[in-house]
Amino acid sequence: MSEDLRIAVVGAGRMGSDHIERIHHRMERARITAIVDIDEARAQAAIEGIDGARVYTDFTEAITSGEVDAVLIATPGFLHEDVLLPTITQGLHILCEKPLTPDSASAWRVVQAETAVGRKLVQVGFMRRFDAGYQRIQQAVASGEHGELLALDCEHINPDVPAAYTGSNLIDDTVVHEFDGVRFLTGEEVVSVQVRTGKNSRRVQTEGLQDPAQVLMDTTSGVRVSVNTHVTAQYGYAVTTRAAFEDTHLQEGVDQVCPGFEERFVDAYDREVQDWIDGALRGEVAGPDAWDGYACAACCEAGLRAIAEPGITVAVELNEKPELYR
Ligand code: ISE
Repeated sequence: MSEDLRIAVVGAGRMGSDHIERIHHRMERARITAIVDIDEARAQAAIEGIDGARVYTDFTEAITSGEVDAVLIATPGFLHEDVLLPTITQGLHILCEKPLTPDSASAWRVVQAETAVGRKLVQVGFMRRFDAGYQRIQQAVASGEHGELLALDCEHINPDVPAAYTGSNLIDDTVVHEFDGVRFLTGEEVVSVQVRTGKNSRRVQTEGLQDPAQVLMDTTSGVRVSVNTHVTAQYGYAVTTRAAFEDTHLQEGVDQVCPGFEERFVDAYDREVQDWIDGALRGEVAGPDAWDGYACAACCEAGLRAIAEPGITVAVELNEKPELYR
């Protein structure tokens, strides 16, 4: 491997462009050598000012070019598997935006592909694990300094959603962050999901979208979790977490209202990508892995069944964790 990590960014849309700007201007020990997008004009626009980088419309050409050590996948979730499997076989490090894949069967294929090569290559873009507030709560849970964690009450507010957003995206694009967040904060798996809905906002343009909604979860040890979602809230982007411990309450994110997720989590994204780069240079995965992506896909599946039948409690079903992830 060359001294700097040579990165191909696949997908030059909203998230891909944000990562391109981040890597080019703020990351150390890395440079972009390829930008891949089926929309060549979009890739050309994204590459402007990045010396030594090339545009590709076919990602296979990029990953076999000899110019790429690692791949950042920022295409829509349903396209991830097609890029993940050959890139794993190629033995390249990957940072894959969330969700890893949209369902647990395809996420399991990714886990199996990694198990077959015998080493971890995939990090999933659950950036909240790198957020200072999230880390404060996680450390308090791990240290036990305030007693046991009893409950988490979260808010996930978006000003609006893109035109392509579907009713299911509330679970697999939005609440997927809390599925991983809860797993990260508690160090446990989510065992069940329930969705409660009520009055729907007149702002909702998407068929099947329930807004606001409340997603309830339980973890292995019985930590009770509620997530209040409101994705057409107009006023801004806000993510808050209130953790009830036996001896105190901690809350993070309160009063942090931003225009969008890029601003709210800019530091978390920066840490996430720098840690991924440094991990890849050491040959390690330095964040949430393919098992985390798979477990969240299983939570999403339960969430999608729960949203179809508000009020019912759906169990999360997981395969046995392979040795590689223990
Ligand atoms: C978006 O993709 C994100 O990752 C945001 O954090 C989330 O709030 C939003 O709902 C998603 O669409």
